[in-house]
Amino acid sequence: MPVTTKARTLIAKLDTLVGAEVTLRGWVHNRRDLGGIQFLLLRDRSGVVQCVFEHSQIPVAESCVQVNGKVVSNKKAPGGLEIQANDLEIITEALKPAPIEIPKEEWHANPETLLQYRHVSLRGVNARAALKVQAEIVKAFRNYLNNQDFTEIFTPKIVAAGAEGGANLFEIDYYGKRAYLAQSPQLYKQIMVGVYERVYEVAPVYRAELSHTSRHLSEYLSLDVELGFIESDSDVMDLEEDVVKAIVTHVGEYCQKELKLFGAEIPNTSAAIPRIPLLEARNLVEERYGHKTGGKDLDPEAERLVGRWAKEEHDSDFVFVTRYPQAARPFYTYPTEDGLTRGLDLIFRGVEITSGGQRIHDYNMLTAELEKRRMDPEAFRGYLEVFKYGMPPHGGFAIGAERITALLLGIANVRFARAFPRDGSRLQP
Ligand code: AMO
Repeated sequence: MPVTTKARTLIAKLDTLVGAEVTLRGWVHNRRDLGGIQFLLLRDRSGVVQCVFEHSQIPVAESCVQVNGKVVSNKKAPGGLEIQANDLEIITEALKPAPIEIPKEEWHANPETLLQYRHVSLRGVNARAALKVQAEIVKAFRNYLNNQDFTEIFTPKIVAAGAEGGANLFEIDYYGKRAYLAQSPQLYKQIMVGVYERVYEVAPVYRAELSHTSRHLSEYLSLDVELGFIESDSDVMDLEEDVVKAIVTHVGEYCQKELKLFGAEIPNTSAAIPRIPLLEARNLVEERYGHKTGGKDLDPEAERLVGRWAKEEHDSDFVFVTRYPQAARPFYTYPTEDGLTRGLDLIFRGVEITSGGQRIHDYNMLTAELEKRRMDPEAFRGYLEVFKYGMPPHGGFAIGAERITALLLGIANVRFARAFPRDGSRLQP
């Protein structure tokens, strides 16, 4: 049957249209037949509404349909109103029932099942809300930086060398030569500081993570920032503090429905974000909470406890950990004489969401650092060259988009903060 082309009304606008005849288009979210009366929950991009029919055939869930009817108030209906439907037209009929029942299973299904059928489970209210919030986070990130005179850049994801070190590089065959998927835009964003002074990038990066954790993906969205003519790592933290507060404020303003759905509390942005050197943080975690951390970094439990300290003592959901030892940071990190660096992390609700800091901008210092670490300067030729041509003192940071989204909403696993997560055992859908 041809679909009539009446002007379409969005579900979110219905509360101003009680009494009016409207045309809605969307998906069959759910259907129920109470002998003679049929209930259709119709979903469009703006919401869900109940439509009531008499003696109609409602197609299987996830079919696309058009409903014509009258908007009436009904206190018992979800949202306080419903559609007394006159007719229903099928736009695209679903060929078979969905592998999971979206309105129900989304809340209860096994997470593995939700990921296996992600192409369908993404249509669920929770999944859509999470990714909507992420889109707003990215929008706020861009808005803030655009207003501060930053330029958005787009750097290659096929690269000759890994910037971050470690074993988690994906190797690819590049016309018979060895190449890698970028772990980070790090080296390119630094080069671009020589062009624009202030740059940012929003793009996926790749990590062949060997361990299967709730905070690691093989492909994640990196929100990268780099700026020139800084004095020290404090300037980097000042900027990042403003960026995360702008993100939180924006989400608080534009995602109220989504925050409510997740029962998520928006972090307090009035408190200054505390800054604590790593060595102090380790002592504090041991003395205050009895947790001893080995190694050169903070382990996840120590991160959690530093986050707890920040909340208890400073009423802050965020805390910067500063002055990491050289051995814990990549070669480009600005070293200090005491064997430490101007490298830092930002912890949000007890989980690292950012690494950053000041970088080395002196050519000789940089080549010496590569040699010290027995890295091959040839692999970094294109990067090193630029330091011969006047690079200002600079620094920056990167926020993992899935991590900040998940932590903001209280989602336990970053996989659910990415539309199509990639991990060691997942390449489909
Ligand atoms: P780093 O390697 O610490 O630093 O990464 C920065 C942030 O990216 C996120 N992240 C991840 N998210 C999901 N899955 C992963 N496998 C994963 N790995 C990292 C985290 C982390 O804090 N070039 C530096 C940044 C800089 O100094 O500007 C870098 O990439 O939120």
